[in-house]
Amino acid sequence: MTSQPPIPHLAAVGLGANLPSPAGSPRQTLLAAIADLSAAGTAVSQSPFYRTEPVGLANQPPFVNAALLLQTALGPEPLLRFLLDIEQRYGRTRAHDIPKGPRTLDLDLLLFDDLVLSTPDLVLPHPALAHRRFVLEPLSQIAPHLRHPVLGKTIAELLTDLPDEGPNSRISVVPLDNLQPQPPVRHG
Ligand code: PH2
Ligand code: MG
Ligand code: MG
Repeated sequence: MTSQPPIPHLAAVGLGANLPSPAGSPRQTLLAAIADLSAAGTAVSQSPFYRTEPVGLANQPPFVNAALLLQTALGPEPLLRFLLDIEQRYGRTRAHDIPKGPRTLDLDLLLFDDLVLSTPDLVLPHPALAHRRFVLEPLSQIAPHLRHPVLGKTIAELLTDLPDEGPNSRISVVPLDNLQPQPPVRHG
């Protein structure tokens, strides 16, 4: 028997940061984390960076968010451990995290092939994926046709389906390379 090369998986990873880290600004942290991710596979596409209004807890700095698609031979749990390891490298201290509060780096495993999984450590697809504009907007730029294996809808459809009201909907999500003064986005 000859051993077969591992079949690569396709993982969608969400990135976010709103505090300075040992790598520098949130933007520099995301760049460093993306470089580190290449040790886990091949980044096949990377979204623009967005400046996004904080969701869940108001009194914190705006976030920088992005998404990338990673082709990887790692399974979901090893990939998750890899992500958590990178978070720690850039100053993340989970024990002290305020839920939905500020962080130096957040790497979320959003999708892993069409895997549906729920363990104490990992839920796939990411439970908040379908509800967060700051995740769907970047991901739709690189993977609009990727399908949510539980809801049966594409990323583009999930983005269109976001309700007009609610904390995740009308938040300002501005591409970072286009940071001209913007008209207010929040309605109501
Ligand atoms: N992450 C949070 C809480 N709120 N808001 C935005 N805009 N972007 C985030 O990545 C984010 C958030 C906790 O992980
Ligand atoms: Mg996270
Ligand atoms: Mg998160």
